[in-house]
Amino acid sequence: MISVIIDTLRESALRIDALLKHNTSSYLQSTNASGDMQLEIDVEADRIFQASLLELPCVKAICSEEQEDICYSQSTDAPYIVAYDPLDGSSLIDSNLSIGSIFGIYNGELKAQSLIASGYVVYGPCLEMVVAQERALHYRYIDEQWRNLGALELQAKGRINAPGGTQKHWEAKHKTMIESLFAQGYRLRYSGGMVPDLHQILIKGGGLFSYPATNDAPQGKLRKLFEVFPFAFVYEKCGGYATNGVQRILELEVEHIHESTPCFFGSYEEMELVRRVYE
Ligand code: AFP
Repeated sequence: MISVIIDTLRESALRIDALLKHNTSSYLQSTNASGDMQLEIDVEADRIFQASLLELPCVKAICSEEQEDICYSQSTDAPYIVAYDPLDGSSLIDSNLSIGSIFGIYNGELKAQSLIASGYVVYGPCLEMVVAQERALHYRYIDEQWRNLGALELQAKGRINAPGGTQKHWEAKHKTMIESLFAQGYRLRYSGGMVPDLHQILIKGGGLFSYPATNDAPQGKLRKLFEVFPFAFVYEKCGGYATNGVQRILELEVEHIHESTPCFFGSYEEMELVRRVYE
């Protein structure tokens, strides 16, 4: 059943990729449930995922970053809820940078412990999809074909530093930590799109992606169900780790569907540093 959902997400990604190639999208006079400005293409991508997923007999509901509430299907006894961000990083579209879609497949309930598969799509020079499941991580290239390129694996220590958030709002200890990585020789790689930024760390073997609590956003910016849990699941399957600074991401509770959390993703050594600084 999971493979049917993944195939449906793949078909949706192909349609969204085609839309992006001919994109003339402009901002709507509206914001989504998290207060972000919406583009027409955000809404269109959301419609594509929603319509195709709700047709599946195994999907009970969908939960989208672009919508206020959970949307239920006719299959009330079905097991799965799919939470997704249909077009993450869409504010980068006008700069022609890579963007993505992120999804998590939850069994029964929308909580971290119910996540049974997750992944993301990268809309870049080519189209890629990474899918993590309980026992396997598949890395796939999907422009024309659907090929498994094998598992991704993080080394114990990386070389990339991707620090999110506005620097003037960082806590002093966070600033010191980020500077200490640069002092060790880490290189800055940050586009402002969670998907390409975290994908780059996975492809290049390791590093740190951080989106901390800041003075202006004490709970960070990135949303648990659509962004943070799915990537935490992928990172753990690749031999990495994800934390909010003091607790493993995949053990956090969810109080409401659009809740955000500070988050740090990376390899063993960077996560040890985060633990020492934040605990
Ligand atoms: P948009 O979807 O509004 O472009 O935001 C992208 C995003 O949610 C995530 O993909 C990035 O990691 C993060 O925001 C970047 O935020 P900052 O610009 O505050 O670093």
